[in-house]
Amino acid sequence: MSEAALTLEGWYSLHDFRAMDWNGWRRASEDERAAALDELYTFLQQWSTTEADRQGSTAVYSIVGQKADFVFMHLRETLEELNDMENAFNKTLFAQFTIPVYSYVSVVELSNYLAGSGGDPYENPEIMARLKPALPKANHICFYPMNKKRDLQDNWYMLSMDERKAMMRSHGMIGRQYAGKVKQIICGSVGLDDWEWGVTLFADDALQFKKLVYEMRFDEVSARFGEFGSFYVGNLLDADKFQAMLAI
Ligand code: 76R
Repeated sequence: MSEAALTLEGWYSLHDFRAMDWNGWRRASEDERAAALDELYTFLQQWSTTEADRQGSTAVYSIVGQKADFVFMHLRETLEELNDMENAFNKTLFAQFTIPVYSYVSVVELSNYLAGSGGDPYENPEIMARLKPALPKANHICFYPMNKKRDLQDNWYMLSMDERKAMMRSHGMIGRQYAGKVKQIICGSVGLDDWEWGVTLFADDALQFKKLVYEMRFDEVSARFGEFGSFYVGNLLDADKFQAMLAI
């Protein structure tokens, strides 16, 4: 058996993709819409308080295209908290005007392929900041789930640790060229959801997603082993932008 990579885990993650029931929203009375928006703002406010208290983090983005209208990406300490949050949101009047279209459950993950040795990583503030991050408020988000192949010829899980380390080094070198332009949050989801990882990227310039993902396609670990699900891309929402998006 090949040696499994050791992973460090941080906050649990829920990507909650919703479409708007635009017909229902348009038909609702102004009072109903105002009450629904009030509830939405209350939740946005609560989530930013949780973030300020460093008990979690939430990113809110619109989604371009027909796969969804917006996404809440929540990071919290436990799956129970994520569950409570989605249930509380689902009980709101605002949620009655939304249609759940996709969700992804995972946990923020760092692997030991390129890790330096020494010390308890959970005591290292730099590592903890990556495992329990405040999600960036960049202009754009890009999310997609992915696997590493398990075919006879190309089986990531049957490669030696050294072979995988060498490929991950090359992967990391490409990624590093995008430092300051794209922020990646890798969430592991083996045993939690349908794919092995959820990749979330943040950037002020959305073209950098295309350039980074394209460049990685030529790198062996993605070229030979990467299998990808649907891509979701969107724009940062705050309370004002949400209001503008929902204005009738
Ligand atoms: O943790 C680190 O930052 C060190 C190096 C590193 C690891 C271990 C790293 C760097 N990644 C790691 C692990 Mn990554 N990453 C992806 C994708 O579209 C594709 O082809 C793949 C999707 C992107 C765009 C990306 C970006 N990475 C992983 C893993 C877990 C692998 C495993 O355990 O087998 C996956 C699935 C994955 C996928 N990666 C970087 C980036 C970027 C931008 C970096 C540089 C980060 C930085 O140096 O700040």
